[in-house]
Amino acid sequence: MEGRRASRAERTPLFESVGESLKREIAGGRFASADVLPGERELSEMLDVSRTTLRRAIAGLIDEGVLVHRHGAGTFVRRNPPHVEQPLSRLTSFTEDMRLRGLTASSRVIERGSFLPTPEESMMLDISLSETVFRLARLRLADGVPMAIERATVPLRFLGGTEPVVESLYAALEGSGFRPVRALQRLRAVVIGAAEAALLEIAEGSPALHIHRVAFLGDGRRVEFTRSFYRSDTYDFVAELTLSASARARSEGAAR
Ligand code: 16G
Repeated sequence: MEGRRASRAERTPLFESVGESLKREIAGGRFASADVLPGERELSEMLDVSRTTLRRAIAGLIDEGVLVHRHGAGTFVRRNPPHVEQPLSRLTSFTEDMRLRGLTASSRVIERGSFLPTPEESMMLDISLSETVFRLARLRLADGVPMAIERATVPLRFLGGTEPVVESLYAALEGSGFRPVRALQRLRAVVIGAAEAALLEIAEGSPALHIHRVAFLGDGRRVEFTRSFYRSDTYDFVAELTLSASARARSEGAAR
């Protein structure tokens, strides 16, 4: 039976029509309650196909972004991400940004701990190579949907010298009296690599935004250096542009 089905799948792309039926089931809300797909055995019986065909169909839907595989947890129906408009002129934290939009922020920690800085970190934070920094790499989620990967580095002294247990990095910095008041940010369009794509649950090669942020205290000291990858399908970064004072005076003069 398995062999006969596999050879039929070679002649005609059976796995594609299985993929289409799965998509119809998903669109009809069949797996909506848990979002997680049933096991291979149950699904192959339900669709009356071999497990080999089912696996190819599922792999195709993962490539298309309809399904997402989470290691050790199973295969899930990909939920539509919330769409966020982010002004480029306000220095807010991810937690605050999401709360303002009625979304719940959460994080999955990728790496955290105290280290000696890399040459890049020491240069960007303007500190010596022997000063301890706290490094926190997180997957940031809004209502459970991955939005961004952020790798933040902060000199440990600005966190009171001890590694904080943080939900919000800016809240921790505020607590120790070192919340940044100004930041410089550079945005660049990139094509996302395999490791980041898997975390963000988007297809490898999708466009994303790579953001470098250096944040400063009121006295000019550098408190944070963060490199992030933001999904470009969920974020619109919006900037307000104003005319310089001299150009405004010229144009007002010409109008008189
Ligand atoms: C924002 C910042 C990031 C900062 C984080 C703190 C950008 C591109 N990045 O996501 O630099 O570390 O907020 O958020 O805006 P938290 O206080 O929720 O940890």
